[in-house]
Amino acid sequence: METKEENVKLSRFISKILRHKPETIGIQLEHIGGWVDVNELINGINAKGKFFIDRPLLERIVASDSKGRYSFNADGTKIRANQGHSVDVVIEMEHRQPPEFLYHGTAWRFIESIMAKGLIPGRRQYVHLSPDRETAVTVGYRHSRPEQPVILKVYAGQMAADGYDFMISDNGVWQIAHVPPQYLTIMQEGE
Ligand code: HQG
Repeated sequence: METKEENVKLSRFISKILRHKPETIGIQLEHIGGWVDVNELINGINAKGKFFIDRPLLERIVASDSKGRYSFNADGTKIRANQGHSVDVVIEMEHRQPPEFLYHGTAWRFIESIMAKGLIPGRRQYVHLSPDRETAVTVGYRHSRPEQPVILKVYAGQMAADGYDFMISDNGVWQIAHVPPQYLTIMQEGE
């Protein structure tokens, strides 16, 4: 029987392959689009011996992913992660006017550095921003646990007016190369 926990582990492994380390199963991502052949992915995962996967299971993982992390191409022969890559691939994203405010959840231990250098992408290609405070709390909690995250309000509308380029991935995550500190404020509780 397939369990939810097993599928979460498998999904994490797929994320690792499609965003960070395709070499784990001896494959490469296409430079444009970050695509991989679905059969190569399935065969590569099975050859590793840690998980068993077939096409129906892969389709269930893609369809049920809470953040829409993966997409098939139009004819279903290829798959990719929609965002979050650290490897050098070009993911086509829509350039779009952002809302007035976006949000970023993080841990207190990063704040001194963030307020000095701004938000920088770290090992990913872009800084990820959340459309609402609630989402930012979930993202930030990954780093701050068991403490509460810090939520930064990003003056996205002002940034766009100043010429900064905002993109949104196919699964609705806002991305930007850098957020200088003057466009950030720490949100107070109840704000
Ligand atoms: C921090 C998940 C020090 C930044 C989530 C963050 C998201 C700095 C960490 C997605 C800094 C990077 C991305 C600076 C930024 N000094 N620290 N100047 N600038 N940071 O995990 O945004 O499950 O790479 O605050 O839902 O937390 O992977 O980025 O704490 O959408 O699909 O450096 O990951 O999605 O951490 O999360 P991450 P993130 P998935």
